Amino acid sequence: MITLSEFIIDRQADFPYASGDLSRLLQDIGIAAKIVNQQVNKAGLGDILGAEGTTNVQGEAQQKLDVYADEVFINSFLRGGEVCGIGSEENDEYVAFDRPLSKKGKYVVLFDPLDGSSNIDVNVSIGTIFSIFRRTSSIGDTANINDFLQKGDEQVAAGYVIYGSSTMLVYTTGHGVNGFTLEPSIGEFCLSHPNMNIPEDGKVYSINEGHLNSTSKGVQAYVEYCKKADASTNRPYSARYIGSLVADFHRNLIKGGIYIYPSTKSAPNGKLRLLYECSPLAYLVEQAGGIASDGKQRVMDINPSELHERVPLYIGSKNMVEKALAMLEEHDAPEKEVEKAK
Ligand code: AHM
Ligand code: MG
Repeated sequence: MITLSEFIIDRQADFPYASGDLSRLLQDIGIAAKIVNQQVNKAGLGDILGAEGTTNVQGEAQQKLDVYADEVFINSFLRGGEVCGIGSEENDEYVAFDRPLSKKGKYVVLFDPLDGSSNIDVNVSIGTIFSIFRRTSSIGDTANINDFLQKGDEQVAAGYVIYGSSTMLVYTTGHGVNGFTLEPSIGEFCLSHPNMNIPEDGKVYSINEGHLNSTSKGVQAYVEYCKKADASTNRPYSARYIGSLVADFHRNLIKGGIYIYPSTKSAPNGKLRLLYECSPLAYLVEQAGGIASDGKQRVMDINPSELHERVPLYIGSKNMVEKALAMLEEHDAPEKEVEKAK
């Protein structure tokens, strides 16, 4: 059995000049995940469950566990000293750490402490998503906004923790994707899914079809395509939508599938955040052989202009995402031309 810590130390050899800071940071994430997991596991029991009565920058109700997870990860990054600042879905602004040790930290972390948190009360899988960048400011300075507004291609590591029927941590440092399952009796994440690859084709499409009428013709056409029987392409596909991005992504990563959060009339950029959700999952899916696009370009190519920026997301199995993008091109492009001509 290989534990997460052993694996991380082993893999440090992939980076010949590594000082060990990234390894320590990844281990800090593993420890924070175990602490959050303990609370998630007993979410139905204590008064930790329920709304905090506050809202985050997006105006969404925060759950107590969101706030708790946010604090656990921030404290772990603060203590570790490898990180000079963080951006979190639950904080309006980025946080630049002012401890002298932290100012010397080489990395920034962007994270969604508890994604899918509206599912906590009903015992559905939720997750933590993280994205790690090397800072662009000088070591020793206070972190600034440019450290955080980096495109996905600049990530040095990304991953997620899924608090599901078992708890797993899945991450990449650009050398493939590996998954670790928490073995509760010893309290260690153990390598259970080495070198994960997403099947090129799948049988599952994941989209909130309740919004379909307010999506583009291309999205509507693709969903129709998914439902149409055709034995040669394994259709109709099955619809699976948990409403917890990490859980939907994790299933599709293992079994093959496509997850779509498109632009809608009321949310032209979709719902998901580029820096906390789309970019890290794009890094993972590409490392596993899949594709992530906002419908027009590779998610990893998008230069963020603000911390809480949202983008549409088409992510998953290579052939499925390519087909969806081709249908967007076919059905939506003429409309754009008409718009331009007006
Ligand atoms: P959150 O970060 O506030 O939890 O929102 C993100 C979640 C994703 O996990 C999920 O895929 C999506 O929102 C579901 O949204 P919707 O209810 O609009 O389908
Ligand atoms: Mg989220």
